[in-house]
Amino acid sequence: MVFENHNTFTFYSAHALLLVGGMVLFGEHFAVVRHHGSSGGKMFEVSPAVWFYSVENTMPFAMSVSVMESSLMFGYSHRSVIFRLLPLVLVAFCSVVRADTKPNVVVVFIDDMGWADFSCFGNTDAETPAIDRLAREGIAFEQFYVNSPICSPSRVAISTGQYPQRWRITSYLAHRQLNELRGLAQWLDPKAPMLARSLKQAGYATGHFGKWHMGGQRDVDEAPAITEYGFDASLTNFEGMGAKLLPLTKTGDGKVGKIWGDAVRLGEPVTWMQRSEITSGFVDAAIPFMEKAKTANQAFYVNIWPDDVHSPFWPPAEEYNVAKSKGKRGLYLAVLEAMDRQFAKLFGYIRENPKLRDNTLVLVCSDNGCELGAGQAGPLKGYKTHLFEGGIRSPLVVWGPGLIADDAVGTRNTTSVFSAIDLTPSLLSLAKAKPPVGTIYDGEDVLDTLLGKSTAGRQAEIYFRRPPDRKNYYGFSQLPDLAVRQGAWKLLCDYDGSRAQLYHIESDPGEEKNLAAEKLDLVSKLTAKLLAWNETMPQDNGLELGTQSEKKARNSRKRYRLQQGDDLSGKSAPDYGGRSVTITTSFDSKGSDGVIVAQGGDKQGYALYIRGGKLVLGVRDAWKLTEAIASEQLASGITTVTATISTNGKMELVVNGKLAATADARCVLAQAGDGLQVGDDKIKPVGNYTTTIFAGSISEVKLKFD
Ligand SMILES: [Ca+2]
Ligand SMILES: [Ca+2]
Repeated sequence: MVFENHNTFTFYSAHALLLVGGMVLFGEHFAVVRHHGSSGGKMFEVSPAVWFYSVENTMPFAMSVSVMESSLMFGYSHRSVIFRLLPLVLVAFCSVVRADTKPNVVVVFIDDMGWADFSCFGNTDAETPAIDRLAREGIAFEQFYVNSPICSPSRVAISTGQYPQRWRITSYLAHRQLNELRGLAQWLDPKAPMLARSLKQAGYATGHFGKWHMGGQRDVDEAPAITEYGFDASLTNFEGMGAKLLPLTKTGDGKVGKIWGDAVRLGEPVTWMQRSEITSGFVDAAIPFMEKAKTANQAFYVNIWPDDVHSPFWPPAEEYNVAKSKGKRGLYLAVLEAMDRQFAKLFGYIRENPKLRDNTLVLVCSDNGCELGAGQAGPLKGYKTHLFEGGIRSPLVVWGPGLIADDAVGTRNTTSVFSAIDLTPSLLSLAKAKPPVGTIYDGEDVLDTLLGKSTAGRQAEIYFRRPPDRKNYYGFSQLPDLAVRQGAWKLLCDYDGSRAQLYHIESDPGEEKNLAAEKLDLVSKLTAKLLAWNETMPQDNGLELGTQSEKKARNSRKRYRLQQGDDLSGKSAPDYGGRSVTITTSFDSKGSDGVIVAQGGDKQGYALYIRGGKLVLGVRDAWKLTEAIASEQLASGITTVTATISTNGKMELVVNGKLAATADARCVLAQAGDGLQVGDDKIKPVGNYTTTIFAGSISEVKLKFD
């Protein structure tokens, strides 16, 4: 027990317990008071005190013994003395110091994992035995939500019990300018009602080990320390202030690299570790923290928030080549399995220690849905950043053999609807701790449900707002701005209530059958509630950015059918950067030179043209021109051509159905300022032409960008 600025020790009588034969375990029959000379003379460590396990239904009376300043003479003149008063008090009252029996709380918050990525949630491509065992010994919740489909706001919600919109954190925190552009705060206001601070005030040792991402990243290097949010100790990654673990990378060939080295500016000490071992780094820091609290009979609240399974994916080097051969998902699954193995040590530590096993609640979930091509969400639609279920529904596993109902062990809760904001009031209830004065949580106390004693969900609706910078993402366009889950139903719509989609989520978790046209009353009722909720929250720049993104998305269209003389410039020009290009056309040339189609200029661009009677496909990248030149002269009459430039720069020219030339520009195409013309190349030329104007006729030019 660490007493800070308190001179009051609380003792509980064990008299009744002794009479009923309760198990009394004496550690030592005295306590040691050690004076921490440098800390102002008021911090004492009593270790180890005499402690015992409580016996149910026994109500020990408490008495307080004030330790007068004068009694500190025991401590002041010695580094360490036996505090003889204590055993005398114990003998006199036939009492022992009672352990603090408040339950410990461990929150494991995985990064970017899909709803169906644990084996116990249906993954058959990888195994997660450590998590699966927790679920077998605990409860798996299938209708649990996080409160945002992206990192930072989801973290704010689970940390505060409030909607992240209240704190103006509605997308991932990035560099200062980008935060401002999106209408975000630069970091979470430390005045937010942190679960950690409330538990600390209730006597808990509080530690954050892992990714933070609620302030202190990129160039935002003056954010508050994690310890200003109610944590006694912290160890984080590249997105948080203070002591951190930063990742080294290693390929299968043993090539070592470093990522996010710039984060050193956010605080030291820095320990460089293989990315594939960083979860162990957090676990290995958390275990001594828990051990110390346990020894001191202090309850603890510990966050283990790994970098895993967020991209980039760096599985252990010995698994790298095999995983990489299976592509992005292969790498992801290898990271998932490595993470699970590293959790095994944490769970084993708690499980194998009776004092912890019987009095610790472990919760495991993911901060948002999976990245496209990495994790999976089973039947759920959408990904990270979406308000569809795949973005916001997370698996939740709750474990606590001494805390959850016996008949709930190993069960699946498929019905209770609640969310991350509900965890704060629930865990405060578990700890019998109070919220800060005047705080109104958006979350509700669902402790009985977490402990398997009830199947009630939260009473109020759950509201969501999309990240301001995610109107079109992962191939989805015009994504809904807002969503609400009420009972079996979910409604999604835009900021103004338009384009409503209504799903009966319980029977249609994949959000396939939009019932909006059939249930007009329900749509109008839910839309009104959702808009009213959104009204009460501070706004971000989602509307403006969404409109811009819409325009861009229109320009990012994949297919164009163009005619000779067409000139697309500025925003109407195709967005070809980073994409493959396929040009299909036929023409009848009356000259030996001329441009069929060109986009870009002498720095970046691509063009199809005739030079000296031969057909040429040209690519400009960083001023360098690469050409695929047909070996034969064009015959007179109509020629049909398919020209392709792949995303890695490989070029192919097929003339009248026959491969006529190949080349390799060895680049990813970069967008040019110059526009696109059919039958000409204006402003700067892409190729080395003698003339740009095409003589003859070009039939339709089809362009395809992928
Ligand atoms: Ca995340
Ligand atoms: Ca040009």
